[in-house]
Amino acid sequence: MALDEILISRAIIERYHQKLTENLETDVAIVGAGPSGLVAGYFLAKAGKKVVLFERKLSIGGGMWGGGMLFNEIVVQYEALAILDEFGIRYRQYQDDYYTADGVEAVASLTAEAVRAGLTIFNCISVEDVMMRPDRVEGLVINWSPVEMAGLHVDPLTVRASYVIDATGHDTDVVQMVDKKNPGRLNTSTGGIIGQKAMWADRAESDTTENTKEIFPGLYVAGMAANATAGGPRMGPIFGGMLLSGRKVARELAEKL
Ligand code: 48F
Repeated sequence: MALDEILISRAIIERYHQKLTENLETDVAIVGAGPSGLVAGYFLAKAGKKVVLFERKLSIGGGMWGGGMLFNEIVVQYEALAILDEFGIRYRQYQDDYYTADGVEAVASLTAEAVRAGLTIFNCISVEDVMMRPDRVEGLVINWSPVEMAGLHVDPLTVRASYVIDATGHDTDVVQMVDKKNPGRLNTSTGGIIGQKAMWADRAESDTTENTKEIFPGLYVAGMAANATAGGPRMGPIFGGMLLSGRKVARELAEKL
């Protein structure tokens, strides 16, 4: 059979169109495909929820590929090993409670398992705003990342979600959008974004899980974004907190939905 270029194009356009249309209304919309977003997506999908994830970059995985300073090994502490097991990610004990895993294997496994569990991922799409009705986040405003990068004047599209999760890492992008339009109304000690503190790995790891919560009606925050919002410290290339945060937000939402 001779391969036809137009049929190849038609297959891609029709299948993508179908995938996007099917995800315009969803239970949970996650922003950011770092470790916390991927883990949240996996557990929500596994719980039978409809869940979609938008990632600004072409590549999935956020800050996990690069390990520490591009040494692509990550450290995971004992408490989070069950999550590595859940995804089939191999690890080795380094010393006491410190374990290491290959950053590439970790991202690839989180992604593959999450997608197989039912998470739909759209890469190269940036979330540029939220939908509000009027006091609750009810969805996302999305656009192609290249449109954003080129500064083109192109209107976005929208996705309706029962809940949104900000898993955008240090940027804490979605919380910033909500904060700007609703000053003083975030679920933090000041009502606003407190900002990330200097590095303190031990404290940061426990804070990450604690700061994972509903930060505004309809909007949850997870992973590094949770610490950046609530004033927790940064932790560097130890990833247990990110994994535990993703599982926590998924469990809370799965119960609510
Ligand atoms: O930063 P990131 O990996 O988030 P995380 O899950 O994990 C943090 C760790 O990687 C690391 C750390 C040690 O544990 O401190 O930093 O909290 O991934 C965040 C993802 O969100 C995407 C961004 O490209 C990245 O892949 N992102 C950010 N803003 C947007 C976005 C946006 N507006 N729309 C779509 N994606």
